[in-house]
Amino acid sequence: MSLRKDFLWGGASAANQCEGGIFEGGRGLANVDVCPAGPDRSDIITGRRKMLAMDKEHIYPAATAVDFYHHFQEDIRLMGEMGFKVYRMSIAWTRIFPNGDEEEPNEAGMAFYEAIFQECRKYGIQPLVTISHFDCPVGLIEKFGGWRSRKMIDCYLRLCKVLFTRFQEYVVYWLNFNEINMILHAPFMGAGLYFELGEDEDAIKYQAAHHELVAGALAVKMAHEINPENKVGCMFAAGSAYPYSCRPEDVWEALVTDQENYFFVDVQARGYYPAYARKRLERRGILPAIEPGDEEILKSYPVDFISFSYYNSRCIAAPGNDSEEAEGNLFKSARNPYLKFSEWGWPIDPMGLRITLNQVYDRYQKPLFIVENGLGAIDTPDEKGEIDDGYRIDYLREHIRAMKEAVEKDGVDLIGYTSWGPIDLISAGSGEMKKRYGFVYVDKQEDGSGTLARRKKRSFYWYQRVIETNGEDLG
Ligand code: BGP
Repeated sequence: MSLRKDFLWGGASAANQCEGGIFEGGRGLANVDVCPAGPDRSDIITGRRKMLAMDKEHIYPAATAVDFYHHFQEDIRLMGEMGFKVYRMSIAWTRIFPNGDEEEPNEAGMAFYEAIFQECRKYGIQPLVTISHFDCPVGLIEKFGGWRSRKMIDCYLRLCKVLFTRFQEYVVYWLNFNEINMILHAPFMGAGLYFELGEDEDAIKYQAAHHELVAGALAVKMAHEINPENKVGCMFAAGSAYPYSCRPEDVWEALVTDQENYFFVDVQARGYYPAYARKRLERRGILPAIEPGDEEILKSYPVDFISFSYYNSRCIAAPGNDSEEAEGNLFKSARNPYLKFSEWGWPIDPMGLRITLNQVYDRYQKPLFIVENGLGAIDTPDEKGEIDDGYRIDYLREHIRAMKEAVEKDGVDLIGYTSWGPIDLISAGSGEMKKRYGFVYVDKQEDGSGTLARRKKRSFYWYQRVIETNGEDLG
């Protein structure tokens, strides 16, 4: 069996990494806007340093990003030209509810997203909408401390209701939260959490996660009630954890690392807190407050499908090894001596995608969707301005090949594949512009200069052919 005929090929972006225009259309300020580029970013996205407004000393890349806000027609046309069947995008919460708790939505924000959906329709592109891609209104952080408060559930559901009702005729595929497990690694960027001295960070993170899990389940319920055609997925940052060696301690640590990640999906897909999580959280004395009725909600409204980002696998060494460290999508791990690494030090492991697809499918037996994958690299235009990104083609080719093997040889049920950042955008981890993922180059440089002109890279034509042949011709 090859890829299904209606396989959803496309690309994925996040509002805060591409739109810019944060002071336009009545939009309010969000956590993702106040995460600066540069050395302080890490302390801010992890909630160790509080930043709820922009100051003069920092540069805030989300403020202008790649100006998708004014370029969306051109960008979607380019996606159409590549033959995209799906465009994964996210809603900037504060375009719809500038403070997060207004009664009525901001019509200018609604109109902006409707225009995007109409543009997609022109080219036969289906939107796949992430309701919250790391977004949390600063208004709600100031009032409630972000997702640490249960009050967030109602605010989030208010957003869901407006989206599900008003965009019913355009959207059936939804994701409730982007990379929900990132709450553990970048809690401010992921959930608007920051910590006061002496607070138990883990307790707050898991309480906030519980609120998101309940909110996510209620979103599934609401989506189905409003339109039975709706399909809601969860989304997590995947990448299987390999034991550094066959030493049982390494194998155990790797298993625990995977469980830490799967915890969120276990709840969202199976509908209950797994035994290992309950035990560990109880032992640490940080089992979240679970209100009467919550368990029933989690049980009754599991997600319809499971989506994930895959950039790399991880390699886990128990204490007592002499392993070196490697970077990764916000997680560090041990350096796997069998792999090559990207310019940002992330492991490159196409076979790991096949392994991850198999493990996730075995565990949940629900349709899967790869909603992020790609290579962040420095692209240098030649004297004619052309970009030969053969390294990106190599990365994607090998990952798509591994994905096809998981489907064809292992029988994994896969709905689609959206590569990360089809039009260059800013990095979530580092805030850099020079870390590019796109098939289309955006003339914007690290110092903010550039014309914002779009230019096709070699990978543009390569991906176009991949889609045209439903993945048969990988070049
Ligand atoms: C994921 C996010 C994306 C994206 C990607 C690449 O964590 O969902 O928003 O940016 O990783 O990471 P980076 O931008 O740090 O290279």
